[in-house]
Formats: sequence, structure tokens, C-alpha cells
Amino acid sequence: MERGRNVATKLIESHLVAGLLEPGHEIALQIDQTLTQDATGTLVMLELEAMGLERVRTELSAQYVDHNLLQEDFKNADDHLFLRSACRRFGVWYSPAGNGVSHPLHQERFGKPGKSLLGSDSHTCAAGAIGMLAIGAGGLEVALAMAGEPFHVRMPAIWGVRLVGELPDWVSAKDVILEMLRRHGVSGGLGRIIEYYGPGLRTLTAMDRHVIANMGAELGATATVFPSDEQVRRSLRAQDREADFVELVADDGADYDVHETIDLSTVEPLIALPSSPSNVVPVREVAGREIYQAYVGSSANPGYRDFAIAAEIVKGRRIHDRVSFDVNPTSRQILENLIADGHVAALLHAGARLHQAGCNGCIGMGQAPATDRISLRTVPRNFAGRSGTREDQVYLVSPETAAASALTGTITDGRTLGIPYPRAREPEQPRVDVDMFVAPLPIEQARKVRLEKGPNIQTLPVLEPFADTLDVPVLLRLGDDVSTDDILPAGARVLPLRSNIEQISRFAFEPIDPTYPARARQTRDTGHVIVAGRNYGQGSSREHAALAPRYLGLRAVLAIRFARIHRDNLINFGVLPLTFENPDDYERIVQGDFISLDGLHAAIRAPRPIELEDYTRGITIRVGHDLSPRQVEILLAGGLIPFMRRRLVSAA
Ligand code: MIC
Repeated sequence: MERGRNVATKLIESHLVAGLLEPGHEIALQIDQTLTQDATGTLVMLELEAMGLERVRTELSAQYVDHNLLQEDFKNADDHLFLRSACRRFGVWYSPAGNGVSHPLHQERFGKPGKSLLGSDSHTCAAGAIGMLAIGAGGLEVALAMAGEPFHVRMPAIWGVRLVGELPDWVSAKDVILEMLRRHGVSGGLGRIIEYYGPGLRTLTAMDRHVIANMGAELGATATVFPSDEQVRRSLRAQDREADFVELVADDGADYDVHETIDLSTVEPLIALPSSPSNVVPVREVAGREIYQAYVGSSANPGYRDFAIAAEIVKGRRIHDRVSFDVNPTSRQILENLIADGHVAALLHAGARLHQAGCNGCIGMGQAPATDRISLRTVPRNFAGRSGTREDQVYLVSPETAAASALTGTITDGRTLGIPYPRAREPEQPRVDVDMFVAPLPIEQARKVRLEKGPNIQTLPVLEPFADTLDVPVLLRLGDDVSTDDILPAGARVLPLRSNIEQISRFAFEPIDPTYPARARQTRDTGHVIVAGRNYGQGSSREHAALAPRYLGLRAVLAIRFARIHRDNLINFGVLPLTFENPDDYERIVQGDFISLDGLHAAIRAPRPIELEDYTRGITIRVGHDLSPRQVEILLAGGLIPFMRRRLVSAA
């Protein structure tokens, strides 16, 4: 008997262009909408220019300016103007600086249940909150989707998480996703779509679901989906968009490949300790530690409710005088509503520092904490140094825990404050402010638009085809869970260089080994490799983490296992991701060894292990890859841009 279909399967089937719906097989998906943000969007627009695209072919593409907001010099400002001109040129919606954070804005303004969304940001998955198939990817993949190409991904296993019960007071959606991270760690979601279902959904609003879906990225999941139900209808109605509501729920008797249950009534306030989102313990276990900063905001807690609850907790009280209480509103619209309802006044009066709507300190764009001092943040990631302070101590928490701790100056479980749990809900009919979104120009006008490029905006480096033989040194040997923040840091110093690969490459692996860029540069023509452990490249989708090392000579990475987006980014920029046939061999290669890989073209095309000679150690190690036939051709061409160019030429 055929089993009922779950929401994830329905979404995949309705977008399937090619491939078998069997976990692990490569499938091609039709993309309806795209999302780009400024830190990754400039490369995407340069890629569209390189492809000679006339106009995007999606149903809707939107570009947000939310990351690079500090303007210490001309670079970020130039990027904003470049993006505005590119939106006018290519037919993309433009959301300017100060309008707000891409993921919640996109969900509220453009998100549609049943549609697919591809975004050049790992947290694009947040829109799964309203029944979208929303996936984060590297910028090149998004550029292709904007050009009308399908997106290729391995068919994930569908992981059904049944929610029962109701969250207790002082516990909110952030604690649910922290509970998932406590149970499964930062690679627990690899190769999976997480689908939440069950009676516990009833009390979770669309923005609560956004919190949970957003940090599915921290589990390494391909996507997270929720059904489109009455809560979704209500959220669209609140944005004057009820007409866009479509019901999308699982069939009766729907089944899943993997099963899990969370009883919401048993979840307690949780906290992720430095420096991984999966170092989760109950807040009570670390209560009393002195803090320097409490921080509310980011795409991981973006709802009106998240700010309103913090405001209600501190209302009429004063924060501790050691604490920097940073409030980062999600959007112009949410800020207006918080002002109208008196919440901003309550926050300010209690001692909060109010910042502009945007990502801000979440990626180290300001608000860096003091050395070795504890910063409690509602953001999605706490990788070491990401805050901008090298010796940071960032803990991930709910808005309740952040606000309670701001008052006491120590890590505090709100339940011990001795005050009643305030009620704070999304307003049924908020003020809707969409005036700052700029609609695409009609095509006749768009054709005349010239891209406005400041001096820091450089064209992409040209990559040559992949070599048949590698005789190269191992320049780095890294551990498990290396993040793209380790590979190519963000922060106010480095983010302004996102449009300039030559400049940004000087920061590659800086947090791990600052000598790498100079050593690597010497191998630009001859090449080098890197050895890594499990879950290599977790975190952000920034393709700079693949392109900058490639520019410096990286040709292959040997790892025990790769994170999805970074692995694809490596291939798209002509770097071969190899895995150890026997994970124990990881221990046998040493930094500084010379290795050789021969006859690679034939070996990569053949489905058999490849022999790697480590001639410093006199050993042979078997490695393999799991590239699809399409990815093999992309790699051999030197990456996705030369591959597409070749395809376009042969089509012409
Ligand atoms: C992040 O949260 O790490 C970022 C900054 O949003 C990135 C994108 C980027 O590096 O520009 C992401 O999540 O993909």
C-alpha cells in the first residue's frame, strides 16, 4: 500500500525536474523564488553579469541589504549602490539598508506556501516555516536559479519530528531548536529535511516556526519544513496577504524515513555554550556566571514577539550596569510596531542600546564583546571569533534568557526572577510598512541601466580546467567541524572585501593559521591540498570560503565528511572534495607532507577508489568522492562558470 505523503515529499514532487526520489540520488528542482543578501549578493550579481543574463527568469527574486551596514569607508556603500543598480538591471526586488533582515522580511513580504526558494545564505531554510521548500546554497547556484536553471541537490531523507504538548512559561521556540541541537549536534541533519508535525504545532506561530526552521542550518539539514496551516494563514493575513495562502499539509497516515518526538511541555530554558551551537545545556546548570552583554535580534529570533517579550521582562526595571544590552530590530516594520506599542520605550528606559534594523553583531558587524567576557545572544551561531572578538565567549539563548540576564548581570533562568511570565503575542493586525521595497523595472527601462561599480568591486578571477596530476604539499591539517567562519571570517574588517577576491583571500584561514595566505600564495600555479576531519565547512554559505583558497592555489580537500553547501561551493569553484575510504587514514597524513594524485581525470570519472601517495611518509591511502556525473564535469571544466560558458557555446 502506498504511504501518505508528507509535506516535504509534496514540495519536492511539485518541483521535481529530474531524478529519483531516493535518498542520496541527485535530483533537480525548479526554483520559483530567490533571495540574496548584500554580503553574498555582490558576487551573485557579478556572476549574472558574467553569464550575460538579460533578466531573471524566476517568479520573484529579491535582494536585501542587511549584513554590511557599517560604513567605515566607501566599500560597503559602493556595494549597496552596485546592488541597487543590479536589481534595476536584472529585474530583482531591492530592499535597501535599514529595511531589515532578509529571512523574516522575505517570509512576510514574498514567501508563499508551496513555492520553492533558493537563497545565497545558509539561513534561507527559515522560510520553511510557512510551507516553502527553502534551501540555502552558494551564490553561483543562486545565480543559475535566477537564470532559470534548476537546482541540483541530493535527495534528502525526510526526518519527521512530531511535536506534542505546549511550551511552558519562560520557554520559547529557540529552546526547541536548541533541544534538537542538544540531541543531534551540528551534523545531525546532514542529508536530511526536517519536517515538524503533530498537535504541538497548534500554538507555534509562523514566526516561532521561523526560529526553529532558521537554525535547521545549524543541524546541517538541507531544509526544514512546516505545514501551511491556520497559523500560516493568520501570519499572511497580518501582512495583508491572505490571498497568497495555500493550505499544504501532510496526508493522513503520512510517514517519514526517520522518526522523532519532542514533548514541548518538557522543554526547559536551554543555552549553547561557546563555541558551537550544539554545546547545549539547561540554563540552570550555568546560571550565575557574570555576563558582559545581552543581545536580542537576528534572523534566529526575529519576531515582533521576541522583542516584545524582552521589553515586557525589563519594563519598569533597570539592567545591570556592567551589561551592554544590545537590541537589533528585525525590520523597519517591526520597529514601527514596537514603537507604537510602547515596547521600544520600555527597552530604552531599562538601558537598552537600540541599533538599526539588520544583522549587525550577528556576523561581527559591530557590537563585539569584551575580551573573555560572556555575551548572551539570540543569534544562530557562536563559532569562536565570529563576534569580532578573538577571545570571545558567546552563548546562544532565547530572548527570555537574554532579557532576564540583562537585569541580573549574570546568566539567569527567567523562572528564578520571581516575576510573572509576561504575555507577548504577534499583533493580529500590525502596521504594514512596505514602502521601502523597490519593485523591478519594466524590461525596456531595465535594459538601459548600467551597473554602478565602485573601485573595490572586481571581476571574478578566471579559473583554469582541473589538472590531471597533483604533486602538491598539504598546507593545513584541520580538525572536525571547521566552519566557514574559520575558513574565511566575516566581521567588520573582512566583510567589506566580499566583492574583491584578491583582497579577501589575505584573510583565508586567518583564525586557524594566519601564515596560510602567504604560504598558499606561493602555490598559486602549482597547487596545494588541505586535510580536514568531519563536517568540514559547516555554517555559512559564503562561496568566498571556497573561492579565496582556490585563488591561492587550493586544488583538493581531503576530509572525513563535508557539510553540504561548502562541498558544493568547492566543486563549483574547481576544488576536488575527496573523502577517506578509511577514516583512520586521516591520522596518517601530516601537515607539510607532499602527496601525489595521478591520472585524476580518468580516476574521477570511474566509480572506484583513487590511490593517493604520501611520499613524505611512503604510504598509499585510498580516497574517494561522491560527485554526481554532472559535478564531475563541472569540476573538470574548472568550475561552474567555465562549465556553463562551455554549455552556452555548444548550445549556440
Ligand atoms: C551567516 O549567518 O553566517 C551569514 C553571514 O548570514 C552567512 C552568509 C554570509 O557569509 O554572507 C550564511 O549564513 O550563509
